[in-house]
Amino acid sequence: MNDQKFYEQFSREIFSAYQSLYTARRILLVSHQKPDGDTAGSAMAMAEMLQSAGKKVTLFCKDPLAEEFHFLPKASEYVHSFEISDYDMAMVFDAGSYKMIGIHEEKPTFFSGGIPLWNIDHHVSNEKYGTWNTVCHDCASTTIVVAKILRILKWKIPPKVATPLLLGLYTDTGSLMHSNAVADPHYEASRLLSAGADLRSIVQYIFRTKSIEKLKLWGRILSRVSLGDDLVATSFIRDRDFEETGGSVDDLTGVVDYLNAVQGSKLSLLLTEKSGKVKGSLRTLADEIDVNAMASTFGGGGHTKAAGFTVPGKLHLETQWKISSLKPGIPENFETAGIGRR
Ligand SMILES: [Mn+2]
Repeated sequence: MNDQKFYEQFSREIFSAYQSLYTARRILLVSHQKPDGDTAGSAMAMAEMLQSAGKKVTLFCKDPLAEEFHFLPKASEYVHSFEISDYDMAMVFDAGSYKMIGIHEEKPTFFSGGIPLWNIDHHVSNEKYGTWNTVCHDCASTTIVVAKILRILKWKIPPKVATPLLLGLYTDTGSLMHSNAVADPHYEASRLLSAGADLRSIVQYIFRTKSIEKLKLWGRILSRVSLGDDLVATSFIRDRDFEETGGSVDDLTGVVDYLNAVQGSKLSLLLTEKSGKVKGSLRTLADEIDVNAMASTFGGGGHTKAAGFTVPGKLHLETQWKISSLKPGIPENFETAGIGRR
């Protein structure tokens, strides 16, 4: 979304939220569970910004931040628990559902007026659970929403703020290669680079560094890719793959883009079985396909080109291989236990 439209749609709300931000002394900055570069980048950028303005800030995420984000100084400041009464205001970044924060059972009042809450996001499925909801569906990352907010507030972006903002922009657009990387994200990236963002470190630590466990896990996923008659490129990973490779669920980020690369595929689906649940990650590059709608039929959501869902259960392998040649002792259409489709 260009700046003009963004201003028209969100400036009133931003100025209203800013009244509260201006008077607040202690501010909680919240990233969603299983933090990615966008939720962490937005929160860390805002932490730098508000600290420079003399505010006391705390970065919260239920889960630890992945090692790859630790090139940013704020990454080591995250805490994993907090008391609502210690804060005057909270800001939540990139969490489409309040449940993604992982505290709704333990701290229900956080979402019902406990403290003023500024929900800043770009998911189509956002539940608008905040006191203010700056939810820009047409923004490719939450860090872009934050950059636009900072410009509306006329706050100059220093390099230490530009870098985490560019991080979220890069991770949410697949290094400006996904279909959401239209003109505006390039424009935002250009502005952040002009403001001194450290793209070299982002490329080095986020895109060019992978643990051996991650590569082994990706290897299993890639070796199981199959393309169905429905033109869906599918692969899967199960509990025991995590055990055997030493990889974690966090290591899966990014692999689904490789599934999308299967020639002739219309969309890709990665099924992850972990601890009695099956998670589906859907991606597409096709204009006419809305994977958010598909994910929502399973109670999930996300974006039109990238979405996911989680259902309780286990994965079962259905046999696709058949031996149809007749040899003595083997009946016709005898099914063997194979892996995947041809
Ligand atoms: Mn995001």
